[in-house]
Amino acid sequence: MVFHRYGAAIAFMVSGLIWVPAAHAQQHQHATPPTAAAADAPAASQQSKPSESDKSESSMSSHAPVVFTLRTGIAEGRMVYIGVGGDIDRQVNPKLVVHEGETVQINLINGEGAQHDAVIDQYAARSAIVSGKNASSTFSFIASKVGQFDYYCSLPGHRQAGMQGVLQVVPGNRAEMPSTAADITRDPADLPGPIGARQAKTVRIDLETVELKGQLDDKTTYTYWTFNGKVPGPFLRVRVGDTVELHLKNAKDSLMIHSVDFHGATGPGGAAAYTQTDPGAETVVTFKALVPGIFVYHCATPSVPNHITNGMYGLLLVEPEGGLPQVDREFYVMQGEIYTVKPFGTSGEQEMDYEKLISEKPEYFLFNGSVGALTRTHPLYANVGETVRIFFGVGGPNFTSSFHVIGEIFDHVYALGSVTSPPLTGVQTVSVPPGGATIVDFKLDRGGRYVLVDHALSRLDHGLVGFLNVDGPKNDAIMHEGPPKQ
Ligand SMILES: [Cu+2]
Repeated sequence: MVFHRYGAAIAFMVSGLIWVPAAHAQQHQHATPPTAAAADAPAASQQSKPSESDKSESSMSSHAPVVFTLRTGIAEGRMVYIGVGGDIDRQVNPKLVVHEGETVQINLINGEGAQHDAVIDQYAARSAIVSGKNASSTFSFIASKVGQFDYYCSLPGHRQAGMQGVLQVVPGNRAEMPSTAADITRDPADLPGPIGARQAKTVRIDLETVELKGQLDDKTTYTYWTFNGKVPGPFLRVRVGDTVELHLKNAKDSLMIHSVDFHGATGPGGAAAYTQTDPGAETVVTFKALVPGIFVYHCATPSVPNHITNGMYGLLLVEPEGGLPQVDREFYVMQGEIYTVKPFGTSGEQEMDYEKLISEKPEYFLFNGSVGALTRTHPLYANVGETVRIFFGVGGPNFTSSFHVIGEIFDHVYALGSVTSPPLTGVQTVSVPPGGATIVDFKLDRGGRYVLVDHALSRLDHGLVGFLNVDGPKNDAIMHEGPPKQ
């Protein structure tokens, strides 16, 4: 079964913000229209755990959508649907298993060029007719009835010719899968506070490279290579003129040599020349922070993209003299890609696909290391009236991010991570290349949920999304549903 839980959740949510699929609109049982539910999902309080806040969220997120993709085709001389991706990949007329109350999204792709559709009578749910090869249609509904229901093609003769499968709706909630591996996600609120006004000095930094099995999605694990066990590595903070004494320790049980290249350092390999470190060994390098800015650091041991994709990247902030302008909250977010042999959404332990890596065909796009890192595990929280700052970097190794926060406008953008140039003002989307970073500041004027994305939005369905939940009044003067109020 495909279980694109988080990518789908937000794809659905974003689609709710922009347009409402017809089938969904018919099926939606809630008093508020999906558009309002999505935009005004109540923000959870600062203290509540994500699991509690999930319950208080609107139906849009509590019904975490389940996505299935079916391609029409011919198998053993019959017309059939063939599963695409996840656990139904390549299965003929796959059984689609969902839980009662879940939102189900079915994507239909025309695989051979004859006319087809997909229909589930009991839910009055149907796709459009897809005619040309590769034409597609998407529909969604809420699985409110328990039981087994046929999905089939309603074009004359097609059901009899083989285009029929089963949707099984099982009672009760989907059990939370116990975590079978470490949580490698970096909490975006996990960063040291400002340095501000102090004299330059020598700062010792200890990094440890650790290879460990981590949770990539709720039923999926992956062997990460990390700095200090999390992705991204720790947020490092010094001031211009500081001397950095860097100790790099490679854990005893590592299989690989690791190293570190600081984009904020000047010298051979950004220190990588002096830090190639064997398992169980430690290297030391000293460098001077000559230029203020926000800088990526990453492992630089061949094959470098392999080490980066596995999670070996982080940010170093070199504060200018006196520090950056103060804000109420700071966050730390980095984007990366993972290249697995099996498609996005497959459960179980996943292996890295070197062919996909060198041909730049990722399965996963991620904020802070895993699917759901910034939606379920560590959503960002803030209050109306506060100013927030996001230090945003791209580890990559390959894809530029078009970083955007849905529903907000950046008041300040330190373009390309430069803090020695004046920041840009009033920016919607900022382009951040691999091995690059930026700083964005904005004031929160209205409560609700804001959504962190790469505006190359197809990546939503590959795991790339985060939430910023803002507590406080939904100021109607800024936006409200309906015509102007008197
Ligand atoms: Cu490495």
